[in-house]
Amino acid sequence: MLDRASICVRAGRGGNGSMSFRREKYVPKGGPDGGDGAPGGDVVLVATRQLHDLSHFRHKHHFRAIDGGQGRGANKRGADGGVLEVKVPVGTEVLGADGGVLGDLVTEGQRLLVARGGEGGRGNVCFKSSTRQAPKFAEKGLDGEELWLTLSLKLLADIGLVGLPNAGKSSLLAALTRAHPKIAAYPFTTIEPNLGVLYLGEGTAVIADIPGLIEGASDGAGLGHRFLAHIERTALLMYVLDGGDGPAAWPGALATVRGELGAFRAELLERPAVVVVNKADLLDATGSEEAGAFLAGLAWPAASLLVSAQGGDGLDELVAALAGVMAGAREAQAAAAAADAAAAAAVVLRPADGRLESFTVERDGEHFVVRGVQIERLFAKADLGNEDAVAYLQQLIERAGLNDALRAAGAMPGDTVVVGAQELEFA
Ligand SMILES: Nc1nc2c(ncn2[C@@H]2O[C@H](COP(=O)(O)OP(=O)(O)OP(=O)(O)O)[C@@H](O)[C@H]2O)c(=O)[nH]1
Ligand SMILES: [Mg+2]
Repeated sequence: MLDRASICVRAGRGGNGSMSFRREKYVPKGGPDGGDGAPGGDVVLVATRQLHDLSHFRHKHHFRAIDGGQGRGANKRGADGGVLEVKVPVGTEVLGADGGVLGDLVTEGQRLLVARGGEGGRGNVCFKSSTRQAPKFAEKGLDGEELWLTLSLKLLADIGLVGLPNAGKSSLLAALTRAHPKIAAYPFTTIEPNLGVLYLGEGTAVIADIPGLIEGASDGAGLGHRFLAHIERTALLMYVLDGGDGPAAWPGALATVRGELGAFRAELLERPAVVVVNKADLLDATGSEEAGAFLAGLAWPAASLLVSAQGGDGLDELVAALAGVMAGAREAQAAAAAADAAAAAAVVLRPADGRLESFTVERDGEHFVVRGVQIERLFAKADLGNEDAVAYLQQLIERAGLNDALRAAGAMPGDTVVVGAQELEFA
């Protein structure tokens, strides 16, 4: 099973605008009729349950959307680039080159826009004005975004078992499912997560057993921290306490485990939860009574029970309790995933500050570097080999105050001005 892959996605380039004039019989000088270039295609990741791992990215790393078509005469717009959909398994986390999370694809059909197609250039018909009847230039299309992504597939379990080492998590997994995890009377028996399928009346739920958590796990102590990510997306957490430790130890054990979960990710503390005191067979009558009182005193879990993984006591009740809370927990998870998806989409799609006047001029040795989303785009679209296009650009930047800003920054005629990938001489 391949659970990590790197891919390079490249959105389509925008088509160039067309520079064209109407040609008709008996019409000696037709007006401009160059159409716009079309935007390049976006690259979108789409989650599907048809894939179970990332192995089809083992040999294919490059994904490229189609470029937008060039504008043509007679006001014809170029053909659209079209969206390139790249299918990834449900449960894929998408990371940027800096390791930051770009999105989490957790539901069937969920989409994440990862590379935006370049804008198309406008055709010369757009630059016609009362003073410019015959514009002999058009805009160039912009490059599409291109970036490397890391895809990381996380285990998707419904129920996560958490507790101190040796509490009996693996024993419970073995008692509730057909899984055969290693069980032993020493801490850190489990060193890799184990999964098992629990039958809950109608449906099923996948249970994940991770290594025990100890104080400092969220900072890397013990083994548990490496696997906290695996329980991050469970719908329900099952806290397991060691009955053999006695009543005095339970509040502290629970506080330690919750402290580590909260330090790893605060939302984990809000997650629907069931608390069990395991090893009921080791408790005498008084101990059982104290366990009952302790569990009844916990207000936050959806259910709390005294069980014995070894003796089987309370396991039927535990399964019934899990069946009762699972549906609600799944709904809460789906709602949270939808909210996350909406937030992620909003971030990706939020347009950058597009005002032309928002730019900065910075002196860098002999160079003056101009930065600003809109102004960089303007330069990228300009065909600097075309006199008319340059004259038009001059007009715009004069109006936006770029020349004043450059002079204020100390630019003299002949100095080099850098805007995006273009270098020009200040005149
Ligand atoms: N008496 C009794 N012993 C149990 C019960 N459940 C588990 N144990 C014992 O407790 C010890 C630890 O059990 P595990 O299931 O390996 O515990 P764990 O929480 O998975 O431990 P780590 O993987 O190290 O974190 C083993 O010796 C089990 O046999 C129980 O219900 N009663
Ligand atoms: Mg274990």
